[in-house]
Amino acid sequence: MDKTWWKESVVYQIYPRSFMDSNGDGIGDLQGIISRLDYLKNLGIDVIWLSPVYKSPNDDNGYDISDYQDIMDEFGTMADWEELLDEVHKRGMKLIMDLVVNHSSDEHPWFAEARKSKDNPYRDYYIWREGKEGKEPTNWYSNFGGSAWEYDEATGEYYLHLFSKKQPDLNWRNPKLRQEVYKMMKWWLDKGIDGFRMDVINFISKPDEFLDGVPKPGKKYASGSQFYRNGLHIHDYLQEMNSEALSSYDVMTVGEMPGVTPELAQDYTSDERNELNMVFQFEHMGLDNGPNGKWDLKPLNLIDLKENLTKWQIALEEKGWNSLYFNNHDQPRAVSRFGDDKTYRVASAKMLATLLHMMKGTPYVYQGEEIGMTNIRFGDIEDYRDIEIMNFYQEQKEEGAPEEQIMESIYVKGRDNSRTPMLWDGSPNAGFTSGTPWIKVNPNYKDVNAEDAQKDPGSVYHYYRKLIQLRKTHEIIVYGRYELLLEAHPELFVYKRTLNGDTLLVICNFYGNETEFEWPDHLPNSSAELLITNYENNQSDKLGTINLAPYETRVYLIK
Ligand code: TEU
Ligand code: CA
Repeated sequence: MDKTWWKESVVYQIYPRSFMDSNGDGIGDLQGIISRLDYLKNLGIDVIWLSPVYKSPNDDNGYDISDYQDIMDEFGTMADWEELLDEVHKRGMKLIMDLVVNHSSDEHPWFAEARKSKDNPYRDYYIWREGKEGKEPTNWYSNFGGSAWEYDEATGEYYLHLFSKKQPDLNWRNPKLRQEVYKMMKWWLDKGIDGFRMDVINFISKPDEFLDGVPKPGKKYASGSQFYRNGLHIHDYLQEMNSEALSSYDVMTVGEMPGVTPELAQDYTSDERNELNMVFQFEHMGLDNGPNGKWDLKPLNLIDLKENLTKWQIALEEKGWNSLYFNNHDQPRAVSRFGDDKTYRVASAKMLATLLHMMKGTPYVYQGEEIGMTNIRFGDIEDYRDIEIMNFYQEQKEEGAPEEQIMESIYVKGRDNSRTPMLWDGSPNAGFTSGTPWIKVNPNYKDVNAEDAQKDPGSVYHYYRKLIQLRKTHEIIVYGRYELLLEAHPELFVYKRTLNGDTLLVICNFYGNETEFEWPDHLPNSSAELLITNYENNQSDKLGTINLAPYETRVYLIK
C-alpha cells in the first residue's frame, strides 16, 4: 500500500457559522477563523476541512449554494478567503473545501432560469417530472421531511429535492452540468486548495425510471434511497470527475456517503480505480437508531460497535482507506452520545478519542470535540435553528406526538447539538462573539472552554494533542494491520495493530464501571511501553491482570 500525506494527516472540521465571530454580528466568519489558526496549529492539525462558505440563502446553513464561486456575505469576502488559504499554508497546514453538488440552492441562477420554461437551456440542469394522477411523481420523502417533490406553478411540473425544497437536485445525466461542476472545481483547485469533502456524493446518480418506495405502516411517504444511493452511473461520474478535474492536482478527497457498504467503499477508494481517497461511512452512526430511524432512540450495544468498526477496518485493509470519525456538524456530540458527559466527561472523551485515533485510517476532529464539548438541551423549540429539527418537530406535532417525546429525540439526536458556538473561554458568550450569537451558547462554558483546557495538562485538549503527536512519531499508528481482541467482551473494546514485528495494544473500557483486563498470553509484556493513558500512575500494574478504572484507556507499544 502506498504511503501518502493524507493517510498520515489529522483533519479538523470547521463549521464556520459557529467557530469564531470577528465583527460582533453573532455569526462566525473567515477573519474569525484566521484569528484561531495558531490554536489549530498548536493542536497538531494537518488539514482543515471548511464546511461551506459560499453564497447561500442559508436554508440549510450553507449546504444550499446560490453561487459556487463567491463567498457568503456574512462570512466575509473572497479577499478574506484568499488570506485564510494563505495563512493556513504559511503554517504548514492544508485546506479542503466542501463540494455540494448533489443539489444547489433554488436561488442559484441556474435554477432561476430552469424554472422559467420547459425549453429553457438550464431546464435540464435539474430533475423535472410530471405529476402522477394529480400527485407527486413518486411517494419518496425528502431527508428533511415531507415529499421529495415540489410542484412548480410556472411550468406545471415537479422538481426533485432529496433535502429541503430550497435544495433542488442537480441532474448529473446532463453532460453540460457535469462540465460546469468540473470547471468550478478546477477554479478552486487552481487557487491552491488541497482537496474536497464531497456532500452526499453517492446520491448524484438518479435512476432511469422513478418508482415508488414502500412506506412504513401508516405513513404517506417512503424512502426512495434504494433508487438513488450508489446509483447506476455513480462510478462513471466519479471517474470522470477524477480525470477531468482532480487527477492533475495532489489533493485529497473524501466523499460523504450515507448507505455506503464496505464492499462499495473498496470500489470508491481503491487506488487503481481513480475515484476518491476516502469515504465517510454511516453504519456506526446508525447503531443507536431504532427501526424508525435516527429520531427513534435506542441505546448503543458495544458489541455492535466493535463488530461494525472491525468490519470496516478489515474491508479497507488492502484496498482503499478509512476515514475515522465520531463527530461532525450533523451528529450529536460523541461524549454525550457514547461516553458520560456528566461524571466522566474528561475520562470518557479521552477514551473515545483513543479508540478512534489508534485505528487505521485518517482521523477527523470536529470543532469542540478536542475540548470535550457536550450536547445542549434548550427548553424552548424556538431556540433551535436546524431545518431538520424544525421540520421534525412540526411533523411530530401534527401527528399528535407528545411534546416530551419529541424534545427527547431532539436532545439526543438533533444536529444543533454540534452547532452551538465553539467555547473559547469563560467570558460572556464563551469568547465566540461580542454580540448576540445566532444560536445559544452551551451554558457549561465556564467549565468547558479552550482557554482553560490549554492551561490544564490533564485536559481533553492536551490529550488530543498527544494523540496527534503519537501518530507523527509511530508509523504503526498509521500503517499497522488491525486485529480485534476479546470480541465478545461486553465492556472492553480492545484491539491491536501490528507492523514490522511491533505491536500496538489499545485497551478501552467503554463504560463507567471498573473492570479487569488480562494481558494476552501471546504478547510479551516485558518490553511493553505505555504510550498514552487517561489515568495517572498505572504503568506499574501492566503485568498479568490489569484493573481498569471507569472509561480507562491505555495504549502499549510492544517491540
Ligand atoms: O448530510 C447528508 C445527510 O445524509 C444528512 O441527511 C444527514 O444524514 C443528516 O443530517 C443526519 O440526520 C449532508 C450535510 O452534511 C448536511 O449538513 C446537509 O444538510 C445535507 O447533506 C444536505 O446538503
Ligand atoms: Ca461575524
